Amino acid sequence: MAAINSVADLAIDGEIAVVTIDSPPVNALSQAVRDGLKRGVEAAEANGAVKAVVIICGGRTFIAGADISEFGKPPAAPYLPDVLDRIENASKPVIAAVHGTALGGGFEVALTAHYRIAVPSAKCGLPEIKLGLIPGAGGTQRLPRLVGVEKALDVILSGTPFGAREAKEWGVVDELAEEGNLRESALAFARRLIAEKAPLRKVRDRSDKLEPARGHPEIFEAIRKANARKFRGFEAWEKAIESVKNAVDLPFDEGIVKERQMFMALLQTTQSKAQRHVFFAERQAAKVADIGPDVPTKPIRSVGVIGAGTMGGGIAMNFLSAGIPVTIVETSKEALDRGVSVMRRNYEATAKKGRLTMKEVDERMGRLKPTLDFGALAEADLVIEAVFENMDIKKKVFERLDSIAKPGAILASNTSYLDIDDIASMTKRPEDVLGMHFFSPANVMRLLEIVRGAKTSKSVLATIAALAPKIGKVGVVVGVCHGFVGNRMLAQRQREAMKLILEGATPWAVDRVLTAFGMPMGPFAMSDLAGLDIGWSAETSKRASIRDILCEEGRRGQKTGAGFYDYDEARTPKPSAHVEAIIRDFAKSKGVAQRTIGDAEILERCIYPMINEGAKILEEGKAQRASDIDIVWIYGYGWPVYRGGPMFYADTVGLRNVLAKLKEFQAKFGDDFKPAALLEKLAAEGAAFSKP
Ligand code: 3H9
Repeated sequence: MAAINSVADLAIDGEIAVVTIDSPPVNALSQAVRDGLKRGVEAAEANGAVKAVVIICGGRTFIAGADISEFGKPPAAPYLPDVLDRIENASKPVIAAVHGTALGGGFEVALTAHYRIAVPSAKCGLPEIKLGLIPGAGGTQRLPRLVGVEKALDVILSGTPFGAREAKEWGVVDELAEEGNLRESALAFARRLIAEKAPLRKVRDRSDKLEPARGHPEIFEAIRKANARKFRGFEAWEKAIESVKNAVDLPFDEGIVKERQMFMALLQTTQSKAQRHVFFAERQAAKVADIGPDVPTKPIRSVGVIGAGTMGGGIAMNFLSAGIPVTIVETSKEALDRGVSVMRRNYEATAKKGRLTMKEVDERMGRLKPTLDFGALAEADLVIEAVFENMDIKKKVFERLDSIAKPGAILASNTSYLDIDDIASMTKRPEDVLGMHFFSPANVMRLLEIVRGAKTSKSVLATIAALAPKIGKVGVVVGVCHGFVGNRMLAQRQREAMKLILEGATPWAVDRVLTAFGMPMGPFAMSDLAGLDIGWSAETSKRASIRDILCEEGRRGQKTGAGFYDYDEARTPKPSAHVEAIIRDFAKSKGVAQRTIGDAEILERCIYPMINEGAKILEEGKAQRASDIDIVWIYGYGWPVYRGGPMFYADTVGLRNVLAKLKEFQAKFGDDFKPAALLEKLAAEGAAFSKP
């Protein structure tokens, strides 16, 4: 075996040259990997004894794509298209041997090989769309030639990988290798190809699978229509469709040039930069500065959940789905039965959509132990409290839990706002206590705020950070403060939204502006969904706010058929003239003169105070990094991923612009807009929240 460069080597095994790429962690197509591939194939070509070439990877995966961290830097030769040309135009058959994940540019490398073999556990895919891109190295031209336009677009527009067995069925992979024995299987396959004098099969030369789409532009129209909602706001998907259409309409050489041009143009868009930022931010968020890999984690084999309400049930489902048994306790049989049946109904609804079998539903529910006996929590490795959001109640629960839970068990509260340190002080083991703030619906929303208390031990924190991805969550470590990161920032937006409607904007205008920005819902539709009566009491209500008036009139949100909006049976919201009148009268009674408010002011007044609060959160060390705040908003509140999160968005607007607007608002509307010191500092330095 001879080294080609630092990440590639070449071995000659009889008549077969094996080019091995080994560039941890994921063999991304860095300059060195591209160089290794090109020189490896060239060396194999130059060797007269060699009759076939195998490209294989060391480590956990085949090439997982272009090196995303290299995007935005000046490109260095050899360029990927040249490397791919070299492989495709080799005079000897090249076989790609795939394990792990052949993604993006990695899959595109495999598609230029003349043959492909994969272990059954391998996956292939073109996830570029998730980075605001389209495949840029032939994916949109070669995949349709192998599987047809519709399947190819399905893969490209979803970005979801498909398994090797499917790949074999579709003709993407020629052979399935023996699991764990890829190299030997690939060598045997190569020997067979040599013996059979197999042709140099180039995907680019095929067109049979394109035929059904020729002269049928309506196929593309139908796909546009079917995806319109899902891709609202995203720029890349239209380009993906256009590029696949080019595969049908243009000769290969023209199609591939156009694909590359579109890819390069998308690379420069703010959307793609935002989505790449999110890719790395998500992976960063799990890392805690003072917790290294040496900090031991505890095994979590069983979980207890206190409270079978909407939150408790949703939380329990995460663990049941991940194969971890859950004991759920309630104080009354009715509440317990209701909670359990809601969980079953939720699973059954997923099964109806074809995403679970009924057997799996039964298996998951079989892991649940519903009980009225608090003592049943004694054996749990982790207990999560999800009772009513009231400090006295939570304190009592923790005091009792302290006397029951086994030593070393982790005790978590799902509080959305309350002080974890105060809660922990009710136990004799505050080091085992932390917050696990799930977002509603807890079985769906991906965010988990992991609240680190003053005394939470490193091991407890490391355990929950490692547990988060196992239950399908993206964990973000946050500090103790009112509302933590997400709800603390949300409060800023809600306050401004209420002020805006008092000053003359309608709730529908505010919602429209925020959904046009890309949020899944505006603040008023969201309030209606949550219920306007959360934290409201009929006994003490004194028509002191718009919410009081709405609740007193029985307009308590979607569940009562009316809130800010009117709702029909299908819960479709309709603007209400009556609510507009209520707001108008209320403003008059408060002496607030109403005026016409433009969309730009609505957006800036809702979003900039959130950014400002984010800066304060950073200043106070309640979040470790600006990108963590972005992750909270993307996974907890549906912030549009193509805007990268509030802090990234601030960078794209320019911190000086954000600061100037905040100062203007401060002069007009008061100290709710007083800029954070960190924002002032970064703006003065011409710096940004996200470090490149
Ligand atoms: C593309 O290919 C464009 C082409 O069409 C055209 C080109 C001209 N680059 O996720 P993990 C890092 S676009 C750089 O935790 P897993 C990652 O940041 C690309 N770094 O592991 C992390 O670093 P750290 C298309 C990358 O086992 C470490 O590797 N490809 C890349 O859960 C481990 O990652 C994709 O979009 C990369 N491409 O999952 C694939 N990938 O340890 C993106 C990973 O410092 N990658 N890193 O935090 C993935 O989907 C997953 O990483 C993968 C492994 C499934 C491969």
